[in-house]
Amino acid sequence: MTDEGDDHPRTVCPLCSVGCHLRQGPESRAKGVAGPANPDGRLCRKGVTAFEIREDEDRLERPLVRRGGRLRPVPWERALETVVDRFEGVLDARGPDALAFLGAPYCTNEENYLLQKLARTLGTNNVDNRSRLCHAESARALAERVGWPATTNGLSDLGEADVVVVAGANPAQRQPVAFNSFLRPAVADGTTLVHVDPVGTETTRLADVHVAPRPGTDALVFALLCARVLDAGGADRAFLRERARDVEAFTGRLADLDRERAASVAGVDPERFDRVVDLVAGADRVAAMVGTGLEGGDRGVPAPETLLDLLVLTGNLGRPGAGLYVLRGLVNEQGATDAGCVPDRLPGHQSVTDPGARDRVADVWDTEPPAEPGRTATELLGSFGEDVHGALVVGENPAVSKRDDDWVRERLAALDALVVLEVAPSETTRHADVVLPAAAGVEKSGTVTNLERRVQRLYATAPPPGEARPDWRVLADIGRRLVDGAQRDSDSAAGDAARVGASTAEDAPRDSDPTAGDTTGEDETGEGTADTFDYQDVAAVFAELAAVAPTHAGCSYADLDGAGRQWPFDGDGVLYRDAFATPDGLAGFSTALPSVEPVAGDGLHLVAGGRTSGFYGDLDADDGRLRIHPADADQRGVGQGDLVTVSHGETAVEVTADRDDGVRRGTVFLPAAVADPFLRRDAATVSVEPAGE
Ligand SMILES: Nc1nc2c(c(=O)[nH]1)N[C@H]1C(S)=C(S)[C@@H](COP(=O)(O)OP(=O)(O)OC[C@H]3O[C@@H](n4cnc5c(=O)[nH]c(N)nc54)[C@H](O)[C@@H]3O)O[C@H]1N2
Ligand SMILES: Nc1nc2c(c(=O)[nH]1)N[C@H]1C(S)=C(S)[C@@H](COP(=O)(O)OP(=O)(O)OC[C@H]3O[C@@H](n4cnc5c(=O)[nH]c(N)nc54)[C@H](O)[C@@H]3O)O[C@H]1N2
Ligand code: SF4
Ligand SMILES: [Mo]
Repeated sequence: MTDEGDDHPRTVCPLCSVGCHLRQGPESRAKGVAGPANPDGRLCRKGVTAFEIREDEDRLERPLVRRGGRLRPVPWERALETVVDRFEGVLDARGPDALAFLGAPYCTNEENYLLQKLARTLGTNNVDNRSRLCHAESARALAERVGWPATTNGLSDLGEADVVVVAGANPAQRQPVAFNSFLRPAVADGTTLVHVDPVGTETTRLADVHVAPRPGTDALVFALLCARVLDAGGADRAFLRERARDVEAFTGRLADLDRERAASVAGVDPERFDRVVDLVAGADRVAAMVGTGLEGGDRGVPAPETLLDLLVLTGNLGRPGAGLYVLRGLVNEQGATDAGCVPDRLPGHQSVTDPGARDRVADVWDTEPPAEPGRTATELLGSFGEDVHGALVVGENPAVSKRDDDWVRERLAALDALVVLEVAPSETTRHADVVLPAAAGVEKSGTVTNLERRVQRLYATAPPPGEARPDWRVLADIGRRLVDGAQRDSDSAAGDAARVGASTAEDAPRDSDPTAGDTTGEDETGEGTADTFDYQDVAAVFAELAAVAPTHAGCSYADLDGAGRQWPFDGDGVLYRDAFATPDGLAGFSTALPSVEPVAGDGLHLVAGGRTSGFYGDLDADDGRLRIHPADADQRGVGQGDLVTVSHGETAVEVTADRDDGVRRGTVFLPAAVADPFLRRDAATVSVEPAGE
């Protein structure tokens, strides 16, 4: 059975990081199939549209190359030759660090693995994926303090928690099936839900306690909670003795925290806060879930740091019903990073600066990755046309970003070579020199990793349209030409000629390629065989990932059939049962107290949320209304449903206002898409007045 052809009835929803199982039902509607993340077989409103991509008239079906200023269809062979010519031009003139590789949270682990392997075997660590930025601080805090930048537990553990704290996230809308399958039943069964968010949302409706701090003050909220829980005798002394380091220094700092001032700066309701202190101090098991709302903050210490402090202080790590859940967004946001699509980490989160890790990788690749960390996606974008001249963009859309649109367009236009692998035309493909048509999630095989580290298999449910191909095949094709080809040229030319011919034959399915047998690139003689991108199928790519990434050791592609498995594969889904994955096996604390300076700025604090992806048309698209507390509205003469002007300096938008006492006083909420003009200018506050005044 070929990789693209396996006609499996079931696959994994490609639309978000929950990873529900589904299959195609009548009239292109997806039908849920019971899986580990959706045990009742339910799907959300978005998930039922998973197959609609198949009917998108805009799908890219043929490779396109820009000639005479226009993108024109060409055969695959020509397109791939153009990619090689262009990238070789950049490599020869300016070296590998003049190339950038941006991927691919919508793509599989294997595709992300191949993308970073391509970058690194060409000699650069300039590889990144933007999705890791959604939860950068949470992931960093986890990696530095306990070991892995990933959710510590499994979704099914939530039922064992006495208290779940959801902060800066709205899983009821953003990860709806995880919310409804695990959190809702847990709460029905007695788990207490605390929601920390300046704005009440659908998630708040299920909550027992809603703490609505001033936006950006969460670091202080959780530091205060640590201090108060410690005062209340809620620290887990045995855990602290055996599993944490620098405990005294931490508790000493907490003793210095001015509790009253912290509470007043964070603006938390004293009674509700007391209740949370009692709940956490009295609970045996506390779990926390974090989203993008915790990423900002200006207290000098990132909020996820002090939330993690709370879990360490109370011994809530390393057992079921506890831990920190990172509520990831895109389908393979976790996996893109696990697979090494980041500038400073090799597959399995090994540092590029660790010589041992580079050696292990070199054993498999026949090439040692560079030792200097590369640049982040944001830095790379800023260097386009300066010292970065070529980019390969896979399944993301940097033209839509937190930066000013015109600025990004200019940066893209400044490249000598922009190659984009895409399923549909986008703002980014419009600037491309070469566009390569890709298979969408439901059309390909491979693995993706959900928000609880569960690696699951995608099954191709239908062939891609026209000449589109799965990204992994395209990336392997580029690697064979650009990396193996160069190595072959520098090795002996003669014996390899036949192989080059076979492996570049246009459209030859990899599985019928008679030369594509031995695939891992390992060579008994230890010399380069120049076939490091020659894979028989996607399973062979997974096998290589598992050989290179310690997180994925000991698992075969076949093992992942059915429910998949959470990495590390020798565990039971709960990380750090006996020790933390730190050099001394202990968990650390944050190293400073967050600032208790009053929140700066006049006007109403702006909170944005609910960004909807342009991809797979989002049914949750907001109608763009402003939410404002009735008291703030009264002060400004704003009635329910009135048209208002929201402004900051020169920037202004007109929207309809909803009076809503779920929003804390002094704060207003705008959907992210409407708030963008303010966010781009880093405007933390806005003025609101009736329109036309
Ligand atoms: N202004 C602003 N912008 C933001 C954010 C923000 O806060 N402010 N937040 C952001 C967040 S949370 C995220 S996660 C990012 C997401 O940013 P991106 O990852 O850039 O997401 P999209 O804009 O949805 O673009 C994804 C592209 O991948 C393509 N694609 C989908 N599946 C496949 C596939 O299998 N193969 C290939 N080759 N292509 C595929 C789609 O057609 C689409 O064009 O956006 C960020 N954008
Ligand atoms: N339907 C649908 N679902 C999606 C996506 C989609 O496009 N459509 N995208 C996915 C992606 S890529 C991502 S990254 C996730 C994002 O998922 P979430 O992180 O849950 O995103 P938001 O809905 O924006 O929720 C952020 C919450 O943080 C709150 N918040 C803002 N500022 C602060 C603050 O200072 N402190 C606190 N405590 N809270 C604050 C906001 O009020 C909001 O309720 O969603 C994923 N799910
Ligand atoms: S929750 Fe996420 S994975 Fe599940 S059906 Fe909805 S979009 Fe798909
Ligand atoms: Mo995201």
